[in-house]
Amino acid sequence: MNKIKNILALVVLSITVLYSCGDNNGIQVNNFDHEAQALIDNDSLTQFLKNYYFDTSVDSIKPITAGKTSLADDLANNISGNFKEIKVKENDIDYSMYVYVIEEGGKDANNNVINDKGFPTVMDSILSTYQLWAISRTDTISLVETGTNPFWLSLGPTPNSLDFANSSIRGWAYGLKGNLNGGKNITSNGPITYENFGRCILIIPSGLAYRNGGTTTIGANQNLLFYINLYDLVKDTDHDNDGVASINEDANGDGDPRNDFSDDNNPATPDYLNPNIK
Ligand SMILES: [Ca+2]
Ligand SMILES: [Ca+2]
Ligand SMILES: [Ca+2]
Repeated sequence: MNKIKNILALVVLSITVLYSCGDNNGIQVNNFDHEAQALIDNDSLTQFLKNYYFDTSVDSIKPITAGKTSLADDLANNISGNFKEIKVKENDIDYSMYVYVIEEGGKDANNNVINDKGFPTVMDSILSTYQLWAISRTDTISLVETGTNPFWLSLGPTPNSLDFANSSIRGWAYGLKGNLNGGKNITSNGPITYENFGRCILIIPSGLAYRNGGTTTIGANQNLLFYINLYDLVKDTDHDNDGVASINEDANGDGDPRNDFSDDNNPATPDYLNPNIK
């Protein structure tokens, strides 16, 4: 009975965070200085990278100890070749986030391609699981949630309705783009199972996560760390089903379909959510 209760609790927790993910910005406080917060977060994460290293024996981040290469050193000297800084501009603010690619995925042990969909774009839908940690201090991380069941999520923002999968925080879109491939579906009669899928760690400043709003489980201005398994994706995801991939509904050609509104009769709907604009 206790076991059943625990499973139920896990399911409820998963659903909570799933819907939290759909709430792209949380509740915003008016006049919040996002630019100042970005500088604070950048300082915190720069220090955090000095205080942790990647332990290859357990594929996990650990507090730094003597003789280990900190994430900061790894980044500065490209030691592992797996740890990268990603610089993005969001709402006219410059952000740095970080990805540690544990497995790129998409190939078997003999280097044969077993998932030919390629890397996701910032607009594609993905099948994944994740474990979420809050970077509570520059030397402390705390577990928020371990997801168990793979779920579909749109990296491109969508209206938060039952007609769409929930959309991700921006850090996921920028972090998974060009870094991970899906794996091979080997499910047979049991739970959804993949092999040779992509795995990474994302370190994300609050401005590319839940910002100053937070969620029911994540505090305001919280920097986050995710372990992500990328099982599969929908190549050329087409949110409005008009035959043009969302990533290509980019009228001004800046690589960001969120800022293209070509329909004078429907000026608040981006083209990738408007089937009348192709
Ligand atoms: Ca479309
Ligand atoms: Ca655009
Ligand atoms: Ca369209």
